Amino acid sequence: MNLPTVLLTGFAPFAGDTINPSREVVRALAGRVIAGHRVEIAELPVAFAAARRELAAAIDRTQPALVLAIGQAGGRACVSLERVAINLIDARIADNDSAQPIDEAVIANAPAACFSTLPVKAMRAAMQAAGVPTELSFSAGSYVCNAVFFALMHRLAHHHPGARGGFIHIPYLPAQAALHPGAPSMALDTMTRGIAIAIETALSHASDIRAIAGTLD
Ligand code: PCA
Repeated sequence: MNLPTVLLTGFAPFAGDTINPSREVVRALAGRVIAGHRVEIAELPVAFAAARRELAAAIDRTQPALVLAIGQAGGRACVSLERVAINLIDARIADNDSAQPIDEAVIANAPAACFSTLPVKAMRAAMQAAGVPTELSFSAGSYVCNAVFFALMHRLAHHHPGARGGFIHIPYLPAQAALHPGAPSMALDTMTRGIAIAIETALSHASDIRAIAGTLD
């Protein structure tokens, strides 16, 4: 059956790690049908140039109604729904292709920032109600995840105006936290359930709910 699709992307391991929770979560959801949409997945390299190329190819291949890019944010305790992508790369470490751009634009002559087009507040409410620790975040950092997020939003706006998308950072898995003493972690099953609820909520909300989510700092 020809169902409409959701594209879910995860990343390869990086920074010397052998696992990336985002890759595990997207693999767990591959092929799942959620709210009448089939989940297609792509595994992106942690490399500025290649990740963007492969993201574009995956969007062209799957023609998704919704794109959710997932990445690891080691040190965060909650699933983080990112609100803002910035047009800036400042790589603290080299990527997996040994590139380390500093103070470069993700896309030259594009705006300084753009917003997620996901109903992040509705998603947070549904995920929290299901017992998945979830927060909204105002920064996806300045590394490969933010660059993929910005490139995604730029591409959807210019080539797929009917499609929505955004980025979600997830914590370490417990096995990773065991190697980073003191770092928070979340079970794979909890994160996978959370991302499935995120997809379902995004598909069932054409616009976001009104709720307070701002910060003072
Ligand atoms: N996290 C990194 C890149 C890949 C990933 O999973 C980041 O937050 O930029």
